[in-house]
Amino acid sequence: MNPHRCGTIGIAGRPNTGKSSLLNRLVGEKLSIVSPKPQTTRHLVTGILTRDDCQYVFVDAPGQQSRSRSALHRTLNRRATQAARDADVALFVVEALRFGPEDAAVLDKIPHDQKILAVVNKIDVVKKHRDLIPFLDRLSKTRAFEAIVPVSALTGKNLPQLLEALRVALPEGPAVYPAEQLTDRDERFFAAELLREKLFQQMGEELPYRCEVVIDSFKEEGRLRRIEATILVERDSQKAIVVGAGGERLKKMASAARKDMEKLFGGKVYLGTWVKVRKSWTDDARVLRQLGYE
Ligand SMILES: Nc1nc2c(ncn2[C@@H]2O[C@H](COP(=O)(O)OP(=O)(O)OP(=O)(O)O)[C@@H](O)[C@H]2O)c(=O)[nH]1
Ligand SMILES: [Mg+2]
Repeated sequence: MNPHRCGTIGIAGRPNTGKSSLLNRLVGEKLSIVSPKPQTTRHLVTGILTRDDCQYVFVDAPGQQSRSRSALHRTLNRRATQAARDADVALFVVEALRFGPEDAAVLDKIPHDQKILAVVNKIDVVKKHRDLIPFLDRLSKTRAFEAIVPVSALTGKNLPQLLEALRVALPEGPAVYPAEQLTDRDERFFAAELLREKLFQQMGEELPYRCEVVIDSFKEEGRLRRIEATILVERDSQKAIVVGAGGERLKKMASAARKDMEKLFGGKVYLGTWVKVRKSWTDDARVLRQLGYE
């Protein structure tokens, strides 16, 4: 019989490579928020997968980027490779056929003595699979990866192979979390994240980066969860856009977030939402500290 293994897997990569999608697909639950916009993820999110012979503790992280220079983005960049450096194994995620300077910059931040696997994601969009071979060959020359696994987080292709490659790279040892535990984050955290996801999915290009969600209260009344949330923005004009004409846009985002919460929590949710202006919060060290960005 295989020895039991257990360990942490820190995910890293440039923004938008599909790190959060991959974590969700591997764990089988939507724990980490996803959008087509870069740097959607802001917090380290743990997702736990327990199998008979292995417990995988995945940690998702923000994508590292070089464009924005706000205090918030500096913090996110610090977080970007933290999980990969601290974990038993780093999981470096790149997009199929796309390895550029931003990808190389992430790799540079992961020490050479760290055990590291590469995932080539989004192979479902590769038209000619033979194009992958020279790409994989070039990638293999950038670092001594334990393995390089081409996958699709969207279709689930090759994920069993990825789990097997990860299993053999993890240390032997007993499980550290109960088998039914999926994450180390609480419902309050997911409530804020799911609403923030709707801002990323439904608002224009720049605005989501000026928004943050704070949960003011989270109460369980019998089987109902009563949640009050505030969306922080930086200017009055942004508030008007988030709320929309007659409050329609905010209503639509809140309703989508509430449905996702009900699915994740397995029960009815009442969600009250407010929008408040907090001038330049993305560059205010004091506000960022209050919001949990050290
Ligand atoms: N076609 C395809 N799209 C994918 C796949 N995985 C993720 N995506 C899409 O890629 C976009 C980014 O996905 P995320 O999971 O948010 O990427 P991320 O790396 O976590 O991004 P940040 O948190 O911003 O760093 C979304 O639009 C996903 O739907 C895949 O395997 N195939
Ligand atoms: Mg993400």
